[in-house]
Amino acid sequence: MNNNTKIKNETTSLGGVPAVGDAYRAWLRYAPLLPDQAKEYAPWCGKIVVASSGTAPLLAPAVEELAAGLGSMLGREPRRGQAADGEGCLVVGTLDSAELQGVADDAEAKALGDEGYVLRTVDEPGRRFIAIAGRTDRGALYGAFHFLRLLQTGRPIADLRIAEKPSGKIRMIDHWDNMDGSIERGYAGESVFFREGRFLEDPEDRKRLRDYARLMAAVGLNAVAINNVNVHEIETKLITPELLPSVAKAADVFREYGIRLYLSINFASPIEIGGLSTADPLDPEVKRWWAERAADAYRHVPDFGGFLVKADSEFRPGPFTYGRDHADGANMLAEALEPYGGIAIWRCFVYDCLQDWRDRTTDRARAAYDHFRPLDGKFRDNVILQIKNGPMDFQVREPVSPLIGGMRHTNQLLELQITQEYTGQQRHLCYLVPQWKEILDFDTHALGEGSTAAKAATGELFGRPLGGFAAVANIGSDLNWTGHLLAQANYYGYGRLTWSPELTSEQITDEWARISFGHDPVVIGTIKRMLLESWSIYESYTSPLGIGWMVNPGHHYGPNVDGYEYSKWGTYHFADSKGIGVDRTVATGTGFAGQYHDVPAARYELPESCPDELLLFFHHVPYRHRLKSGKTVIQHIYDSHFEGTEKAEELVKAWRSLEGKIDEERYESVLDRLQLQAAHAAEWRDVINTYFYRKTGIPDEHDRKIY
Ligand code: GCV
Repeated sequence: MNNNTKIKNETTSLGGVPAVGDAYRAWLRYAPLLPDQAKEYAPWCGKIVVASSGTAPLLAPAVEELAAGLGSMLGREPRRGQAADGEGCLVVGTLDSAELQGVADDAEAKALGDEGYVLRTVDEPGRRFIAIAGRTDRGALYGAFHFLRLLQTGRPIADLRIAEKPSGKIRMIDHWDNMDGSIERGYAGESVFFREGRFLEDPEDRKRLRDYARLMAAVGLNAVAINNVNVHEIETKLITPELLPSVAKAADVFREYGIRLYLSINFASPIEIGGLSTADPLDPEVKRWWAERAADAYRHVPDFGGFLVKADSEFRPGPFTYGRDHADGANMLAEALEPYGGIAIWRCFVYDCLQDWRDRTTDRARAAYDHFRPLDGKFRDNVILQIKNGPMDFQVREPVSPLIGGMRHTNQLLELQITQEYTGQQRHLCYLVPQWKEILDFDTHALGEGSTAAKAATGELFGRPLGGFAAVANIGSDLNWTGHLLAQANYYGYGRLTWSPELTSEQITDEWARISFGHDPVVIGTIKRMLLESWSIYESYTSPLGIGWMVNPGHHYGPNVDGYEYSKWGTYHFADSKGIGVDRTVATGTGFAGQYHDVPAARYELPESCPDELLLFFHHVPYRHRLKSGKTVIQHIYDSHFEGTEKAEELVKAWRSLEGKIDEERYESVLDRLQLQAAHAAEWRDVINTYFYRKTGIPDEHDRKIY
């Protein structure tokens, strides 16, 4: 089976015409509430009063969303009123307005920052309303979405005392979209931004983009890079006056929802479109050229976010050509953006992609840390280093990158991948929130116990001015946005985690399931279980014990144990007849384990303390090595592949049990993919088990069918 496996075309794009079904509305579907619930909420939701003391552009979408959401859930659109008159209403606005005086005291208001909000039920004689209020209109917009979520998830509102603010300043989505309409690693149709070398600018396309911005803002996201980090020829021109007017129109749509637009740039632009003979970051002409590009960008897009850069990585140009380092490159761009408050986001996905597989001394896992750790402290304050969650590349299981928490004096963004490049490409159900939770909760021990990766990323750990999260989008022009309907939960969950990394997987899953499917306990319970188990199921029938890869080269779908074993990409498992795994210890291996702070370094260094699920990432062990689970490595491989495949079949059964309880369109589309997944899991099982049986000659203790 390969990348071209056919899936029924129920989610095919209709050339930009948005369909307004539940699948399209996603977490803004605002399903009608049950009468009892509606009765509880209605007394507060008959009227909306807008309250602000100055210009507050983000209150308009907040009110529009509340009106539409409440109208749909309660069956009646709220009136717009001038003032709260003691009858029960919603007051949406900023805390400095007359209507919202006293709703939060000064200290509370200050603590909200620029994006936080309070949701407060005021129920006093003559004053009866629910305040949805921020210090800023942006805060109020996020508050409005939170309030709607309370209703969608059936929470009480009669006594609200909620105050929230986001944990990370930057909560970003990276699109790997190309202007021809294709999406690198996209599994849900074509780009929602581009087609055939141009921006999609028809009214229907705009409507879809606006709906996309609503979906983003609803989960608290505030930044978007619209083009692929691999910047090809046409996209290089996005920073020129030829294309900036279109960039500006896209930025207008996102601005309406408080989202800043960024562009990925080509480091060699001064040569490719600037007519210069060099792109040397220290060359005065090159600096001037970039300063002019930044000025152009801000002329067209006054709140432009900045540049996102993949340099000296996978054949992309960068400062190495000129004998300069990443700090030279990033600082040069940051200097150009600085006068306008822009940011240079520089990716750390830098490694030797022309490695000789015979060379056992080079370890790709070490590369990001080796390149960037020595530069800590050399970056300007408006540079952020964007670091992939793992040292390799978005595998189903990797340790957390030691660079996260490894740099004290540098702003960081933790980069995750929502699009399921190595996790089933949205044909398989693989809900990634549990994986991300493990990453965010990972204790780097940078400043002793409790130094989580989440705190390192947000900047809280080292008191950095900037920080947050970025993730590669999984959406496209498919009518349900994500191809696999249940993959919507990944996007939703990412957004929620960027706002509150401390939320549990259970909480997020419960929210998403209720918002998407209502409150039938059987439906919700089943869907939650399916989602929460799916990462572990996917892991169990694919590559074992943290070793990763074992996929077909290029498109990365489907099993191929030696697909990358003799290639230049540095992604090896070193399986022979005796053992498997990569020795990354300090004592006898590549030394990667030593890049961590003391506690995790010690844990990973020894096979006895290394967690089973990462054993083969850190150690080369014989097949009869006994895991903490009590099984040998080889028996674990057999067992997990048999069990994982059975569990993939159980996912189909679980979903089938919901027939008739879910609308047919969504039911059928998910069923199709789950069936495909089960068949494909069996393919993985047989390829992996057969490979290791033939390599080792060790039979399965349970004598099951291996080929
Ligand atoms: C955008 C992996 C992917 C590439 C991607 C790259 C990156 O190698 O396979 O498609 O390129 O990561 O993150 O830059």
